[in-house]
Amino acid sequence: MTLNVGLIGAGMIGHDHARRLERVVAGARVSAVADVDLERARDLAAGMPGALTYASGHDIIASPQVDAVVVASSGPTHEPYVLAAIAAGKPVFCEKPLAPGPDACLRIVEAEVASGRHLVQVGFMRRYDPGYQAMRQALRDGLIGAPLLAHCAHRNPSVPGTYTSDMPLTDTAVHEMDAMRWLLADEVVAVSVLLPRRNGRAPSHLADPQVLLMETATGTLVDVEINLSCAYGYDIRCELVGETGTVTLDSPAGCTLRGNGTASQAIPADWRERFGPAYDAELQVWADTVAAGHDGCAAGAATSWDGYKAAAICEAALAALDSGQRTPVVTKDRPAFYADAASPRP
Ligand code: ISE
Repeated sequence: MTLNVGLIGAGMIGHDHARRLERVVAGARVSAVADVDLERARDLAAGMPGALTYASGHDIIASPQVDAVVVASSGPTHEPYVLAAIAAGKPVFCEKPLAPGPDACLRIVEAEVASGRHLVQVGFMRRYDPGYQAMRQALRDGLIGAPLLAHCAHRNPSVPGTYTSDMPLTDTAVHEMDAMRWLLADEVVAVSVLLPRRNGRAPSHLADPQVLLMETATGTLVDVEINLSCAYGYDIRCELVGETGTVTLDSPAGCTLRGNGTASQAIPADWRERFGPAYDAELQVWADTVAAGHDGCAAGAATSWDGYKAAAICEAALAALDSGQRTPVVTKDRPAFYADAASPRP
């Protein structure tokens, strides 16, 4: 049976997911597309055989042509769509962020718990990156002992002028917030944000780079260089330092070129190139999980609860950016509903 997926949002990531669902993911197809810009939805649907076009995401959720929903519209629109999908009993894959703040995410968590079904998967694709998965396995296998520190870098060559100074935290480092909780199987309890000398290449209103420090419940300290104007490429780094060794994320360069007295490796141009295989894998396991009738969140994927946690860390980080102070991350207790869900915690 083919899973009929309704896509809400025909922007950059919506296009990407449509192509993926149609051409890469086995057992799924795009059956409907909606976008605030109807023409844009029509253009995208035109390339998907048999796909309908709808003016509103709510029509997608209600459509009998749609078994499951992918939300790839702008962040502020996520909450109503995800809530409507839960109310309709349809599995929903929601791109990050789950919703713009912890209160909105909590409303989704509460609705999902009340529904009694795991219907929501959040698009934190790094959980499906082979490099991060190998690091996590090394840690779990005890190969580096207990983790003490993690050093991360999240570098983009440039960002558009519309990028504001909260976005390095809420749009960019939000990936490390989720990835490090998942990698370390630990919770972030406090954050600080430091501002080094500004990069003159950054848009003039943007505080860039930024350094985010995250402290976990067991005492691991994670530093994240968020550098959005690095010019040379899309470079994601991570090194875990344990009591007896370290494990480092390799950039998937593919090959090393030697010539003219130098050795060189290609650097991905952007996040779609760097994490393409991880996006493919996360949508494949989502489609498989839904098709197998196991509700709508694959084992190991980010749940609504993980989306809420990331939003709470973002909120604390924004307060830390504003005050210059170390800021505790305050969250509700995890409902028992999520205890055996995708991301087990210690
Ligand atoms: C973008 O939205 C992403 O999710 C990318 O992974 C990140 O590197 C980039 O900074 C964000 O703008």
